[in-house]
Amino acid sequence: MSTRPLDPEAVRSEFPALDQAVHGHPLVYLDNAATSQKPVAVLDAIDAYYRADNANVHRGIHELSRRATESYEGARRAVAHWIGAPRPEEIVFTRGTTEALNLVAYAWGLDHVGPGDEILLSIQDHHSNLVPWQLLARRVGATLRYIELDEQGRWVLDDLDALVGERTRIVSVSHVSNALGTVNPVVDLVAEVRRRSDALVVVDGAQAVPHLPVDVSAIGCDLYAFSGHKMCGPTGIGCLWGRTEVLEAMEPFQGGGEMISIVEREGSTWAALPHKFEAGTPNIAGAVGLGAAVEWLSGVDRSAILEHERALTAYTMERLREMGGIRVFGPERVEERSGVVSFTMEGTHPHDIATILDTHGVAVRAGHHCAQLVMQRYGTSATARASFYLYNTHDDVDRLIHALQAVRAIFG
Ligand code: 7TS
Repeated sequence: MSTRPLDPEAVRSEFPALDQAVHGHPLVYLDNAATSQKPVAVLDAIDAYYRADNANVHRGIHELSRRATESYEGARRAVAHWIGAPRPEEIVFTRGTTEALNLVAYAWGLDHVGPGDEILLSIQDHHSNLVPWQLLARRVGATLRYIELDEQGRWVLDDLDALVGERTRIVSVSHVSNALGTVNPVVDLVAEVRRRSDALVVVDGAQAVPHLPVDVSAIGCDLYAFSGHKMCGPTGIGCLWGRTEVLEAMEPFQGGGEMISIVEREGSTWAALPHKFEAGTPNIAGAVGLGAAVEWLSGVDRSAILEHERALTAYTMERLREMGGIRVFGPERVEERSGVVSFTMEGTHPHDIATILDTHGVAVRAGHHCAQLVMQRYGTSATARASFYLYNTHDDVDRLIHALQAVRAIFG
């Protein structure tokens, strides 16, 4: 498929939800790290699936079931290609990143992690990449270790020998931080971990796959998780990619229909990958929507998305600096960031910032962003966060700044 250069204004017109007024102002949607808006191509694909092809997959020997199965498996092939997975069977559809990470914690962790073993995480991680491992550690008596962050929200890796060793069974870290926007050196970390241990390396790519070119083979990790709804797809669908040997060696996560080969009174055998991990009727319409999102995104120059978001980030950081009295979190160099700008304003609570911005039609998120360890590290309970996607423009940033000036006028 040929790609077109990124033209945010043109792209914007394909997203119906962006074309509306909120509290009397044209909507400026800057909450893309939470979830992205959806293009017409995705909405139409879901609609067309339900109108014409709706059937259960892999079971019926009739035309609609054949079509539904082809669409569902076609989406798997599209996703595999999109992230550089060698084989479509290595893509397991899940509800999202959270379920993908829980799948690994239960299906791999319970069998391979024991008392005194160690799990290495980072204090930068989203709760979805902390709590499943905490539950596992508590269950099996393992110890949690953490990569710390420097002043600019970057991993501190100077003493990796102290963090990774023979006892390390799992390393699970995020590719891009949702609260700070830091793009982490995952390729380097994977190589360093491999030098010191045979730990399973898991990467949370929820904030990476939508925004930057991701090639799971080049990263060298064992498993990689992400969500469809942050990359123009619907909610309730996401993926776990895993190397064949790793997925083969894992027990199922959930039992039920679709995931078995033969069921007998005393036990069962499992279906081949990826079906072993997809118990029950899957989210077929979700997969169809995600496939359409991948196809739509494939039509846009992928590295241009990140470049565009970095340009908006640099512009936002500059305008915030001009305003004064604002603390921006994360790396100073825009080359180390994605399109996320987390900030606090002297004398104003982030929730008040977001509430007043909303009255100006500007949607941002305020809170701990499910990253309380990040907030603790920087001595704050919350930040306001503007997060960009390919349809945002410099004009959106100007509107954000204008609305922030109104916040300043109220709070002084
Ligand atoms: N990991 C990271 C890095 C995330 O940013 C998120 C969601 C998740 C995991 C969980 O993804 P889910 O689709 O399973 O919920 N992050 C955010 C956010 O920053 N604001 O709302 C959700």
